[in-house]
Amino acid sequence: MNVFIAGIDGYLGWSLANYLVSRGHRIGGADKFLRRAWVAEVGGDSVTPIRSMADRRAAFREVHGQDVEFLEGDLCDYAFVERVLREFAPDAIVHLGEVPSAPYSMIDVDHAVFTQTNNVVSTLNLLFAIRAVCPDAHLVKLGTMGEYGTPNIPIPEGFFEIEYRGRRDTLPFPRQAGSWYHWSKVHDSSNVMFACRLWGLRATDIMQGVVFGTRFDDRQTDERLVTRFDVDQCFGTVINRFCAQAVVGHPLTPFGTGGQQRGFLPLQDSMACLTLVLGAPPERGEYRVFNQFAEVYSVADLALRVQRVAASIQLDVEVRPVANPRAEREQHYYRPDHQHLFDLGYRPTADLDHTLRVMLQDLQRLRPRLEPLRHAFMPDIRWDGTRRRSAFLAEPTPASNA
Ligand code: USQ
Repeated sequence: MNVFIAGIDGYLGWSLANYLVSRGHRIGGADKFLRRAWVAEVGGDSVTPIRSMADRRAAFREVHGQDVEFLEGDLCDYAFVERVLREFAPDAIVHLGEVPSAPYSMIDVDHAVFTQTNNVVSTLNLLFAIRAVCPDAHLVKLGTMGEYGTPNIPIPEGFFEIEYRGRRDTLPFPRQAGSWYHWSKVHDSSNVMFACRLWGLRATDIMQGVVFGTRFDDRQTDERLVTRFDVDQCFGTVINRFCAQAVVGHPLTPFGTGGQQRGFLPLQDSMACLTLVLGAPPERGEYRVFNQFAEVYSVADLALRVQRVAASIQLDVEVRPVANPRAEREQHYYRPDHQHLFDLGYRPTADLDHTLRVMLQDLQRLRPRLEPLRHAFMPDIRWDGTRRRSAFLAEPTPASNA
């Protein structure tokens, strides 16, 4: 299958390119290297020493015996998007080219506007370009479990049946996102759903939980093909941050009481799920929603789990809660469905303790790169909207030569 990955340089994008090519697919992609610039802007860096795209492509060719077709450019530029789809002729497009960070979107008005503009416009451009160039292609759009928020009832996969004033219908499940970023994904979902209805496109909207892990594949061997790994307050997700903190002897930082529950999945499972989704496209005109996660955990439980696994490899770890910078429920009901992927054959690949141990050991080897990033562990971006406007990365420096 010809798979085009929008945002191929990121944590998930680069992982997916490698995962799919070793399973027989032809891979193309586009990126503007914004993730590299955003992480640098907030004082972070990838703990794994990721290579420039030129070096990545050379290693990719050597290891996989196949090129990754790549164009540098902006998904918010419609002409660029139409051109790359025309040249690559995809059977499927996986859209991973969005700002992925809730805290980044909460910095100030500029970051909120940028996050929503970038995400909504890139998706609209892809929808119009797919319609114009490859209307039969399957759009796999990365949304987030955070679109639903934490309602006091079970969460279905996208839609639910409702009876109201004596009438019944199947309707989109209410979205109650918790950051400007998460709302950008809600807006995307509405637009993708509308395009399927309007133009007969086919799309799978993936409500993905929090991804963690250093490895995208058991077969991953070549250091030059490693994907990025962030630990700063914006781009480091909670388990990745806890493992990094454990390795350098920084107290783990559950926010508030730590009772927040989320769905989580290892990076490798995210790759396996996306592969299953690509292999079973929906009908023309169908918009379907998959909740993508392996298991639900609370933040406090995760901190204890990391502490316990760390102890098993002689790392002495303290858990020290910090005041919650976010506006989120810390004690709540959380029961999301995730049956669709299991119906397609998804089985979680490894138990959590095993993945945590592998992560901790990988990070121990990277300790010299991790030490200088300790300053990025404590959060100072609050959800109260009072922060002064900070210097904004209006013209990010492309990191193609990084
Ligand atoms: N948290 C802590 N301590 C930390 C960092 C986070 O307690 O040091 C807490 C947060 O308050 C939150 C939970 O851990 O309750 C998850 O935070 P996160 O930063 O790991 O994840 P989140 O901001 O929700 O965003 C991440 C990805 C995003 C994706 C989302 C899936 O960055 O791209 O959409 O996970 S979900 O959370 O299901 O919406």
